[in-house]
Amino acid sequence: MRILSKLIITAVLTGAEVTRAQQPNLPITPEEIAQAALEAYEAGASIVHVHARETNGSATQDKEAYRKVMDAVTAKSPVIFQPSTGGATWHTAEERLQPVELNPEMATLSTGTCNFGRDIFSNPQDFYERAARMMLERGVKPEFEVFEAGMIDNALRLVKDGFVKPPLHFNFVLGVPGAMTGTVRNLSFLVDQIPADATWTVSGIGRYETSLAMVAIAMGGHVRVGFEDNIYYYRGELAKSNAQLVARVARIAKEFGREVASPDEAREILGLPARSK
Ligand code: KMH
Ligand code: ZN
Repeated sequence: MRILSKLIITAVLTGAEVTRAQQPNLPITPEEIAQAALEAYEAGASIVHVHARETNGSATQDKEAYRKVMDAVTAKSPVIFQPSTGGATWHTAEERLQPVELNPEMATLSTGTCNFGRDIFSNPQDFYERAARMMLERGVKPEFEVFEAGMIDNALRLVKDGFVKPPLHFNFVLGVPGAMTGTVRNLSFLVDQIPADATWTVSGIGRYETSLAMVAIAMGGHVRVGFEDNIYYYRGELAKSNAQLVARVARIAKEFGREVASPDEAREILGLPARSK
């Protein structure tokens, strides 16, 4: 039997869409996001995926807003900081690429367009080639955000065309209304489409979060949880914090015989350069 690697847990602390009215414990300011990152790290997260917010709570892709969040997060905990290039559906390509200019260790990259609720999450080829080239030039590792199966083919074409260098890392985002739903069959199908030596994680949206996390733990994948994807602990019961959602995954993983990866172990698993101490 194959020995599975340690488990990388990504905490998605803010997202672009969730509001304080929906989840009163949503972190918004750089200080709140940094504190949420620290608590998530202490609960077992090794990556934090972040969307910056204005002080009034609205999503922003402003470079300086991301700089404040990145500085606050990395000063407080050793996690891998992964900003969004997805932003919100209304952000322009120029806005969305700004956080890459900060040379974070990783950034998200969606390689295709899909429905996103009533909106369109627009990722034409021009956009994702430009984003991938920028990441390659700056040594930023892309995490492919896969909302629909064809996005994998587009990602693999980027690799073939030299825009992205292996080792590859995919995140299967399942359960967004309008895109692929969160069934185990969908996850299993997607995992079969990526190269055997690629790493992958799953983001089950809403009620799919915990069931898909358990399947990914058993399959040797990795797991993403947090308020961007799901604001509840149980059905109808809001989570107290992002860390509470991370802690549940770490606890379940232990029962499956998978210890959680530290940030440095996650860097090794993902093929990221080691951090100088
Ligand atoms: N907010 C969504 C429209 C990403 O961060 O890369 C896109 C998103 C993906 O959240
Ligand atoms: Zn995101």
